[in-house]
Formats: sequence, structure tokens, C-alpha cells
Amino acid sequence: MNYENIVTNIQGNVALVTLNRPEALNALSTPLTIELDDALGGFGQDGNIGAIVITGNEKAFAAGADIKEMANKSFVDCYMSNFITETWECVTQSRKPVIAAVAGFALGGGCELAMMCDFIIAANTAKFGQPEISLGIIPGAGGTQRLTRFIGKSKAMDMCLTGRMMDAEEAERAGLVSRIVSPESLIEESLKIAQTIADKSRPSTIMVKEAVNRAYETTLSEGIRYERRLFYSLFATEDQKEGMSAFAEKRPPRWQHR
Ligand code: DAK
Repeated sequence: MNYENIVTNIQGNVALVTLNRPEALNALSTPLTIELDDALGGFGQDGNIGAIVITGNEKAFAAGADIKEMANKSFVDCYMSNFITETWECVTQSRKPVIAAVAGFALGGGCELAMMCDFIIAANTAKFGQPEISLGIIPGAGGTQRLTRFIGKSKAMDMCLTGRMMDAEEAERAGLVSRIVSPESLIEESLKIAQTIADKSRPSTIMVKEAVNRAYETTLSEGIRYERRLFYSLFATEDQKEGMSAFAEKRPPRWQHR
């Protein structure tokens, strides 16, 4: 597929996906989400890729779903076409770690897209928000659910009811963002972090994702039981033998990803 709304690059074992509709602050139009879905699907299949970074530009990660595209839709249009639902699941369905590298606005669907990633690295210019209330709607791609899990009920209610924006420092304090970096180093730092992840054994990387994500979906005792099963299963991999031998022999591990 030829991409018109995103740009993809591969650096080392990391795929960088840049949202590329600067004239609309990277508003997430249907064509853009189709391209994102296609790109992430391809990187998921590519054995060379160990991690993915999604970013925007200096002014915006993404200012939301495309309001102009949505404006005239009716309930039946949205409901019967399952409006943009399928392509939006591409990030959460990726088995490879996906990092959101956010500078500028991450609003509405843009904030939701960032929250679908495994974690968020923010430039100190980042601004997060769920301003849908000001358009007469509510978040529709998980904003009320994921934001509440990230930052708790009080702040999530505040954000979703007032539509206010949160800066990077507040977002880090609240647990939405894992690290803050300078705008100039955002891509370089994010790629470096992604390469660190890509350098690990892939089976354990995928299992970390599965285990951490399970924490959001089950009870503590079930989650711990699930983690324990995954932990035991890794002793069936060549990489567990290699990792522990390499430690004892004081050398870097040579992962086979098996
Ligand atoms: N959609 C379309 N165009 C947008 C846009 C958006 N979300 N955000 C900005 N733009 C366009 C502007 O219309 C403008 O275009 P021109 O007028 O130049 O043609 C251009 O980008 C530059 O924007 P501004 O001139 O407004 O720039 P400013 O710096 O003055 O303001 C701003 C920046 C971010 C504060 C402002 O642009 C703004 O408030 N934007 C809208 C933010 C917003 O309300 N976002 C939430 C959208 S609703 C779902 C999945 C997702 C969703 C729903 C369902 N399903 C899976 C079912 C998501 C919904 C949403 O995100």
C-alpha cells in the first residue's frame, strides 16, 4: 500500500511511524487509520522488527479524529459502518511493543491513540486532553476507560468533563507518561528506548506485554497466576538458557528469539 497520511522508516530493529497530516494537526481521518492499520500489521509480521514508535510532528501528535469527516454523520452512519472501529484496534492488537512519542497536541482520538500504545514518552511541549465534551460528544475510542485507569477517577472526570488540557509534567505526575524529554531529542530518545527493547529476547518481550495488559483485565490473584504460568513457560525457551548462561559466563546474551 502507498501511504499518503503516514511515513514509515526502519532504523535497526525499530519501525518508526510518523503521522503525516500536518495541515490538519494529524487529525486521524479514516484513510490515515487504514494506513496505520496496514503498517502495524506489516511490522507485526516482520521478524526483523522488535519494537515500533508512533510519533507526529512538533506541533501535534494528533489533534483527534477528523472532526470535519465526522461532522455530518448520523447515528445510523456511525453504527452501521462500525465507524473507524476496526482500524483503531491495530495498536492494541500489535504483539510488538509500541511506544507513543508525543510532542504538542494529543487530543481526543490522539490522546486515545497514545494510550493504546504500551507507553508514552513525551516532549515537554506535549499537551494531552479529551476535549470531545466541547463538540457535544464524549470520547469514543476508550478515553473514558483508559484515562481513568491511567490517572484515576478524579482527574479523568476533570479532563473529560471540562475538556481541559494537561501538560507533560502533570501527565507524568499523574502516571499517563513514562518519561519527559526535550522536543529536540524526542525521536532519538524514543528510538533508543525502542532499540533497547528490540534487543531483548522476543518471547519474553511479548509475554511482558501480555502479563502487564492482563493486570487491567483481571483480578490480582488471577493476574499473578497468569504471570506465574508465563514465567514457567519461558523455561522451555532457548533464550532462557542462553540468558542465564550468558550471565554466569559474564558475556552478553545472543538471543535466538526461540
Ligand atoms: N479534525 C479536523 N481538523 C482539525 C482537527 C481535527 N480534530 N484539529 C485541528 N484541525 C485543523 C483545523 O481545522 C485547522 O485547519 P484549517 O482551518 O487550517 O483548514 C488546522 O488543523 C490547524 O488547526 P487550528 O487552526 O485550530 O490550530 P490552533 O493552533 O489554533 O489550535 C487546537 C489547535 C488543537 C487547539 C485546535 O485545532 C483544536 O481544538 N482542535 C480540535 C481538537 C479536538 O476537539 N479533538 C477531539 C476530536 S473528536 C472513535 C475513535 C476516535 C474518536 C471517536 C470515535 N471510534 C473508534 C468509534 C475520536 C474523536 C475525537 O477525537
